[in-house]
Amino acid sequence: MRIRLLAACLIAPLAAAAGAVAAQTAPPAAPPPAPVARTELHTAEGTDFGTVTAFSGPQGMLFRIEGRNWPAGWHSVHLHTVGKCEGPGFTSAGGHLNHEHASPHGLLNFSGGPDMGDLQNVWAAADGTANAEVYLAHAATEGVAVDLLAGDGVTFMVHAAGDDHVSQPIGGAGPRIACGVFEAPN
Ligand SMILES: [Cu+2]
Repeated sequence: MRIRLLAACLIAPLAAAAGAVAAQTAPPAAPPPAPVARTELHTAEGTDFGTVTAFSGPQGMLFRIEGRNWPAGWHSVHLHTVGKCEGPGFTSAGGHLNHEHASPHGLLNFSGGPDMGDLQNVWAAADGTANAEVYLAHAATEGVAVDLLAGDGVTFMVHAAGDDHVSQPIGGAGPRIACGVFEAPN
């Protein structure tokens, strides 16, 4: 017992000192977030559906959605692999980003998902506004780094319905209702 008490007496001040040092060593100031890409969303008929701004982080990529004129309710949003938005069905945008490598679709798919096009659902209010930030994990990781502006580009797609995050091929997301090709931010 005496040894334990002695040990406690020695360790406690050491721990306190270590805490004080840690408190004094603040991490270096991070640069403010700067967008890496931006897109304007439109329906096949040309209706303005708002904007999406992309930010790159140390582990992944964040998309800030500022939507307008969306039908009320849940909507799937995805990254599609070809930077081309041709109506009426926007099939020109191809399938999901990295789908051929990561395979099954679905953030909640325990059988091999998700692919790199899978994102969180967005809720649109009755007035048509849809404001959200959705996050693509691992988008900055070596081997799967996502460049929204490289090659034939990448599209941000809005679907008619929410994504169940499991079923194939696109989680019951329904038709593609608005599309935007990412461009360099102004
Ligand atoms: Cu999609």
